[in-house]
Amino acid sequence: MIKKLTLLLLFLYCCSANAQTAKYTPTADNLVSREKFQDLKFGLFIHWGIYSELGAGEWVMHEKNIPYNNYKRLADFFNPQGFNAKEWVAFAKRAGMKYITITSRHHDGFSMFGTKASPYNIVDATPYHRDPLMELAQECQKEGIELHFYYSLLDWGRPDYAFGSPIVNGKPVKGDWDSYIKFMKDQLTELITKYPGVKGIWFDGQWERRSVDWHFDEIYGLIHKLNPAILIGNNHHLAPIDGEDFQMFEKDLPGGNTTGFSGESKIGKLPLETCETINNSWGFNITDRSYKSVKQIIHYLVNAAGRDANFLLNIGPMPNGKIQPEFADTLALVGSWMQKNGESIYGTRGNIIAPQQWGVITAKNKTLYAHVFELPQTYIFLPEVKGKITKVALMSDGSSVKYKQVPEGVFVYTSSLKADPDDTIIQLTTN
Ligand code: FHN
Repeated sequence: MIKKLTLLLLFLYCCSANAQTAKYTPTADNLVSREKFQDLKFGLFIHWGIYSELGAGEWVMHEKNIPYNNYKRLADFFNPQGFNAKEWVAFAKRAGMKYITITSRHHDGFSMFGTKASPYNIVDATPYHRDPLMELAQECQKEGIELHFYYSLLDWGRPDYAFGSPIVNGKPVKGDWDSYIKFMKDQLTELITKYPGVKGIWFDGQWERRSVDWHFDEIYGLIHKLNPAILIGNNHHLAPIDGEDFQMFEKDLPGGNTTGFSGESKIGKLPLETCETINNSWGFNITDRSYKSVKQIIHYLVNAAGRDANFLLNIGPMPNGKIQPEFADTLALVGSWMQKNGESIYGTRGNIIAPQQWGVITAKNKTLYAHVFELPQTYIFLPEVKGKITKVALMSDGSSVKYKQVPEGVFVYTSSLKADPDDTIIQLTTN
């Protein structure tokens, strides 16, 4: 009897040890999703919630010290009658974007979807009573736009999260951590199983509690069990951890660290994405007029592609559900640029040749695209070009460009070229 019991205990121990050390192996479908995601290159990030009503960004509750119970009243008058999923998806498509990542729940804890896990959601707590994320998911599916859900790990209001509470042994002292983890798992299950065509989950807020046990093994495991092809990314500003499928950067190109967020986010081997705001705010901000120009956005997109990253450009729609005209005008022009030059962006890979002083290089099949931001008077040099160059041409009109290939790389002579102020694209074909 004792021997049997010992064997049973040994077996159970081995199982649990295995469970702890089991490494994530992405499925074949997941690997396909990763490739496809990398091909998309340009996405629309949307921060929209009851905070939009105050027109001061998504951190307004925290920044203005609004007590949670007072802040919650915003739900009573959130009624975005102007929201139209068709218009949002058409807006993204016009800009040349191929996917949308939208806030399903931000740090204020308000769920922008119909959830059974909390009454504090757009369907049950607002006079709107509609589920914009369901409408968006259906429209995205119809229009062939991929949909990802942003999901905040941090919650300023739920008692089980206990914001501000000290953490001991991986849990907040005053909260109910197990209940909070269960709540997130319930919501994520809803987001993945109820909403059609969801392709990714974009976590944020881990950085608020570095020492807590987030149960990522369970959470990521659940997501991949429900749909192994779903891509998981986490904006923890660290190197990717086991179970993640893409790596993201905030307000910085991979390798950069102008914001201070990316000091520890060493670039790994996963697909990359970088996000940036169209002005200086994520959520709707009525006083923020620092709009980026068409040229700045094109350069960001091209610079990201050259570093092998997707570009997720954020807008904060207004509380009535409309997108402000300044964003629409700029992005329509970016879209025209993409219509003409998208071949050198969509489906390409970057970092095949490192970024150069004059610009960056993207690559697809046997073609290299040199994106020259400042056209030098004499030549540009592309180092370490693999294969023999058979043709060099200006992408805008197909005219031939003089070049010389040497063992160290290729000289492309630029003196007779007409510079494009946004991006002079030179196409190099290899055999
Ligand atoms: O605090 C958030 C912020 O509101 C916004 O959602 C951005 C998007 O990358 N992420 C967080 C800051 O890291």
